[in-house]
Amino acid sequence: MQSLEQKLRKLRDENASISEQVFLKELSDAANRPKRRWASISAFGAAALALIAAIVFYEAETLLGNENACAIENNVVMMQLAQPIVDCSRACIDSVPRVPAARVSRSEFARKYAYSGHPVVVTGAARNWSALANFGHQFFRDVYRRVPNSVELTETECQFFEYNTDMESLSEFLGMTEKRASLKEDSWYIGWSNCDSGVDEIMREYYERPHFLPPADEESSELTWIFMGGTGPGAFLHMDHVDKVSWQAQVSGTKSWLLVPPFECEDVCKSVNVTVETGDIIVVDTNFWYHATYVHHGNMSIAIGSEFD
Ligand SMILES: O=C(O)CCC(=O)C(=O)O
Repeated sequence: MQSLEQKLRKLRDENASISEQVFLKELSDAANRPKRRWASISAFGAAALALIAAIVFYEAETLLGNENACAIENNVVMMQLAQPIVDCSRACIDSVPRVPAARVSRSEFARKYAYSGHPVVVTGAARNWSALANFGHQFFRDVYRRVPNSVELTETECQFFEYNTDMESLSEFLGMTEKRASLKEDSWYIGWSNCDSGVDEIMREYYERPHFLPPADEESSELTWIFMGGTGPGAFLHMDHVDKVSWQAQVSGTKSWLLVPPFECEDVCKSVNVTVETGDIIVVDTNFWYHATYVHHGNMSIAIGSEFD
């Protein structure tokens, strides 16, 4: 059998038409292409090996110098890579059910919602909390003032989310003027987790653990989260990497949640919206659903929440 090169040479000798020559030249090039691909793959392979070697060398040096160091640093990319395979049946829902608090007992909640992966809003579950009349910028400022070192501890051990502001820390938030705090200067939206047990104790005088949750595990810390701010976008779309499923009570204002299924399920499941009114509690696995929030016109949005087992 003639090789492509031989055919090409023969056609050239026979004064074949330009288009035939071009066609055969293309075929000939195509026949050679895998060799070039292998060449570029080996160049890529060599570069990748060099990179891996550099990382291993760097990590080995770090590990030898520090017995507590991890071989691979934990970061957003590693956390995304380590996500378990998603069961999309958990993510395909038409809407988020809204169930009146009186109809959700602990056993009903455990059976239907706690571990289903499906979000739920328990309406009116926080309606009688005194937090509804007391929580606000001034309240939090006074509580942190009352407990020595609570701001420093929370700032070093816990997290502050500056979402929609130029405020960078809890102390900056607590120290802002009353005018700004009451949203008369600009609109802001922030969130933080509290790490001070003294502050937690005072805050818990104004709310209780939702009645429908499974009993608290003595071992678990159940860190408290607070999110507050004015009309407009709240948290940007993200997924959490916390340990458990979250509950969040809306103690002031009205806020909508956009829940987006994990990207593996985007072809089969759709995003859903749910609005949480003052006195409602939303339960959502924020490690599974991408979520973003939006505060409606009206009162400032203030929400408090935690995780549960
Ligand atoms: O309440 C919010 O605005 C955001 C809540 C949130 O992002 C979370 O709980 O992870």
